[in-house]
Amino acid sequence: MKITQERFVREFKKQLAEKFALDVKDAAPIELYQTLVSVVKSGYSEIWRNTWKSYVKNDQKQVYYFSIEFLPGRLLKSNLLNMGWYDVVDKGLKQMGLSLDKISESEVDMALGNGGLGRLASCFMDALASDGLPGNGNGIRYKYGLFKQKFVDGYQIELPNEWLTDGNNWAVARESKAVDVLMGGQVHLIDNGKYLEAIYEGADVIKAVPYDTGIVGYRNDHVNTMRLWDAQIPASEEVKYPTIEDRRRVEDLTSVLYPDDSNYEGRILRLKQEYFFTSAGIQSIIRHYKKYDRPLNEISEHIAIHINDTHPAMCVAEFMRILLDKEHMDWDEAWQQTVKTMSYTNHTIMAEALEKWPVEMLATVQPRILQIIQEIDRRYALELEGKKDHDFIERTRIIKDGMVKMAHLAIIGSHSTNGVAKLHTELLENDVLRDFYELYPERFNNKTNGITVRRWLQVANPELSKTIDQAIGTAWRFDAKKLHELEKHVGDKKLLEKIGRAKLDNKKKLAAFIKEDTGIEVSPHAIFDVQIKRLHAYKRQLLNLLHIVKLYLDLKDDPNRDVEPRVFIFGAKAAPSYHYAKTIIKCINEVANMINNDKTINDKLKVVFLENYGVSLAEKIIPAADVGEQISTATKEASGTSNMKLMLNGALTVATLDGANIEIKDHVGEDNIFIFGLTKDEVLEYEKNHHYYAAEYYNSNPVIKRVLDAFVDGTIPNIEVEGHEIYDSLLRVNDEYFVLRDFASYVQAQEAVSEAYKDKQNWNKMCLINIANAGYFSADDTVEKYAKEIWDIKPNSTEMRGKAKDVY
Ligand code: GPU
Repeated sequence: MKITQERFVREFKKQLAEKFALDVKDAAPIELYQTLVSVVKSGYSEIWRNTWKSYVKNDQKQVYYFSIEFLPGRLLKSNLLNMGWYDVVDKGLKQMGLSLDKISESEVDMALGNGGLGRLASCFMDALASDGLPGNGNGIRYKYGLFKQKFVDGYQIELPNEWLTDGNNWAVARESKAVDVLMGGQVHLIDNGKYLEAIYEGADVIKAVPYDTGIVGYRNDHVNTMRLWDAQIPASEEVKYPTIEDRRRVEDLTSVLYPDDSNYEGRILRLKQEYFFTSAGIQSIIRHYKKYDRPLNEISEHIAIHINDTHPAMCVAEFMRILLDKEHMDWDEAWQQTVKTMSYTNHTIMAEALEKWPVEMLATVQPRILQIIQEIDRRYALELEGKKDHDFIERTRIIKDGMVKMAHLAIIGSHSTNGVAKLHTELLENDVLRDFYELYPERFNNKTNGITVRRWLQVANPELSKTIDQAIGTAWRFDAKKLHELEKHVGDKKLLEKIGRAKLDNKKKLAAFIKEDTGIEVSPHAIFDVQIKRLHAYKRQLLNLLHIVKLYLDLKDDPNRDVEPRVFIFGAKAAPSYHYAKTIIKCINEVANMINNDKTINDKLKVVFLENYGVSLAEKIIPAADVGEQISTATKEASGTSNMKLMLNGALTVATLDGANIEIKDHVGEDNIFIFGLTKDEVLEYEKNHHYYAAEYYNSNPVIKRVLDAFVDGTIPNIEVEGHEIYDSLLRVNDEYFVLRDFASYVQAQEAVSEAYKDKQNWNKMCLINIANAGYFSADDTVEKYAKEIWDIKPNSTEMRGKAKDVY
């Protein structure tokens, strides 16, 4: 639909009257929001339909991205931007006396993910559509999103996130596309003379109903689908569930998102969720494929299925189940199609995150799937017999000691395994998955993560976006690599000043938000130093905190010390069962209280821990950041993606040589990033030879001693228990993540930051170089590589990036 301001205003008023029987002046924010969503949806619904039709018409190969998490955040502004409607709607709303910013605040974040993994899936959805690629999401429509975080006395409290109370206005429920998922019971195989027939007894039948959300491509008349499944009771089964509790047992399947990030919890409901969305997705894909009478032994030429981490690894077995049991294909042919169809991304090397399910649990969830996995495992071992030694086979097989290793299933059952940053892939190949790399070298590849520059710069930071337009034109909005042209302007003092001014404006906005949200007053002229990510020991928020305590103690010694004022800003949720992470939250909050209320340090230091970190809060913080903290212990952070978002917004990074930080350093150069800490080789060496003694650092470094003592001697109030826990974790349990080992080097890097900030012009120059190089981390390019090198899919849109008409 072509849009003009008048047409939009007319349409908006009409729909508001139809939907709510209201005039603009009488409507509440939520009513205005819902009306706007309707108008926007009617603006892309025809394109949505046409996109799907063109896939079918051209018999185009499609990818289905299976992910147990999607973290889209708010969709309103991003859809407006991608449709090319943003400015017209903004002006039209103003004409009616309304504000897009305010209306947008009524949208509840779609928070169906924990952190990086889920957000990556959503950046990829946006990129697939914007690349004009045939790509669909497949996941779970949780009734409750990631918990809402509150602080009470400095402790994290979790509240339910009922994001569906006002209905989700973007999704369309498609009852007619529902499928039945079988769970539990028993299965018998009977030879009926023609094939082995799987007879299910006593299984629960669960109706999976898809909710489809349109994913609008950037100005290319292309709308893809993210399909999320809801669990319901089929009409035919209602009598089996007479009580409310019985019904709840089924409906609870899709109630809650497990709040664990990079940590595996072996609960049966989680395994059921995994099978539920995997089975529903695979069934609907194959059903659709069959509609057009194409031969099933060619399915891998038409369909690619991506397994995002191991949660959907049962895709391998479910695909086999349908081909074998429903389509009566023989094993070898089915297996060949399965391996060619599937591909897998690994997101961590940390042992606690690698899924292993007890065989008995799988037997209760889906006995047929267990049988198929056992058969895959048996054939795998058989095939390697005589080729590899016994130990190799035992190490790599899928089922070992009564446990099913999901990563092994995903690797053996797919044609591609990728890591998410160069270092991470290298560690997979040479360390964690060394055996598999030896066995299938051709299956391994790297795809460094990426982010959507549209949400993280165009939508989140209009001030900087305009400044960039003025310097290099608007082509970067279509192809983020063109941001690199900014580098030609490093000598342009006016531009550097403008970049500084855009940052200051954003900092003022964030300062106002901080004041409103927490009551804390911060100066926009201080350095805004940001660490935003899940709370995890390996991400080392604690290292940041120790440094803050050091700065505070220095100021107590000498309040007139000449220091660059800093505001340390945290955003982080801890998994509710992750005790240590919650201890760190409490300590950060108490240190914040102590520092923010101490008048003697002349406001040179402030600490702000914002509640309920998520996508929308990130959009407020990131544009205002001067410094981004990426300080995980080397080898532990697979990639990181907030590092990319922060650099894109002109924050300078303090970083270890971990994950994608290394690639950031390679692009911006050593002079434009603050690197510190142990390298991968040093960490691996320590871990191998066990010769790290944290206490030595405490005993020999008086600064460390003083800082740690502050946690147990009452200097920091209200952490009698927590302070000791931190102290013990570093000194008694020997500091698993080398916090003390890296402390001195971190302090040095932070001193370099303060020193650099004194020269504003040079600082802004460094910012510019970071912005200019962030285009290398555009998800559009990452996804293009997946499309070419893994999925073998092609764009269908002729109006591609860089070709749409420039209207800015
Ligand atoms: N990641 Br495994 C998660 O967010 N959750 C997980 O359960 C696992 C990994 C993250 C990695 O920690 C992060 O380094 C990476 O950038 C992100 O996945 C996307 O690949």
